[in-house]
Amino acid sequence: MDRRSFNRRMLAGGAVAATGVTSLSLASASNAAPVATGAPMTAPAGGRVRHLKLFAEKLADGRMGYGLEQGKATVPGPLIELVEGDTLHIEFENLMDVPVSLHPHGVDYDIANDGTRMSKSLVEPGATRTYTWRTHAPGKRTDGTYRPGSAGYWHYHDHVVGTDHGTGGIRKGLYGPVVVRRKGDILPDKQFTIVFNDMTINNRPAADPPDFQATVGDRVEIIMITHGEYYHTFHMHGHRWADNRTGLLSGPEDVSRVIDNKITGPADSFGFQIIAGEHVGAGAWMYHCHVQSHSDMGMAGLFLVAKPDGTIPGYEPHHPAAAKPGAAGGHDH
Ligand SMILES: [Cu+2]
Repeated sequence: MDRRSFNRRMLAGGAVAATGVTSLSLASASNAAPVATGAPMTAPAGGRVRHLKLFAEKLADGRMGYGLEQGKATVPGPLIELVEGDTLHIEFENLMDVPVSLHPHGVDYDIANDGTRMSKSLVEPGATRTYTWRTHAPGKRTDGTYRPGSAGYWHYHDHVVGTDHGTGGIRKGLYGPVVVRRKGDILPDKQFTIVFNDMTINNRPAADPPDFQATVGDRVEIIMITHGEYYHTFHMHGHRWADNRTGLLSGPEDVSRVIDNKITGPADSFGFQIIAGEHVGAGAWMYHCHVQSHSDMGMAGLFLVAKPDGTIPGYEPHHPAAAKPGAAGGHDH
């Protein structure tokens, strides 16, 4: 079995890599059989009713996170992956000593599920409630106009910790990715979530930013979210993507811009798929904020693309991407 079909089997078995966290993956919840032909796996039809248990809790280091199991919260929270038409019921339990909530972007929710204090859809300490998210396929409205479907790269976050906008919760790590696909969208081999939150990546210290690893030829999906106080640009070395819903061009007539750098502000999200090392080969490829003072202060990590034998040419594991914190002088935010 070659590596690509192995990855697909892993995906079908539910072991989707997503910044080291477990996830509600698409393929693991479907009956999609592994494909051994070399053709990419694609998203099944939507319309399923799915259930998820989610916890909010404090981490030992003071951060706050969402997790699929008690004691296993992560920052970012678990990847939630749906297909247009799916409904998701999330049984959400608050293990913290302050009220918390779950507020999604992109999916459909009624006012009683918007995760705010105003709609009384927060969750008190020790309490549990179920949030319902729905998604829909594209279609026509009764007036004949086109109604887009729910598909896209979205996210969720707390809306009540610290302030009624969840400013304290987001600052401490209460956020996570959501992917809604159309039926037939190509599924990736690996998925990584990158969140620029204030001046951090995934709330990690500047001296220890998250690195992500793949092998040349892997179909890698990046989900990129921004939170906090600042505007950033997201840049990845050696790889390009289309600035549209999937990050992929649909064909030669697709007029979407192909980019390798994108400006992004608080609560923006986007995503894309790349083939690791395509045309450029293995290596320790930087990704970083391209606001110069931000990258100098540590908003930089590595996309490690290994050769099939596992080696990464020229790579010395000491984060050369990140300048030493403070080395670039003061920061005037
Ligand atoms: Cu920045």
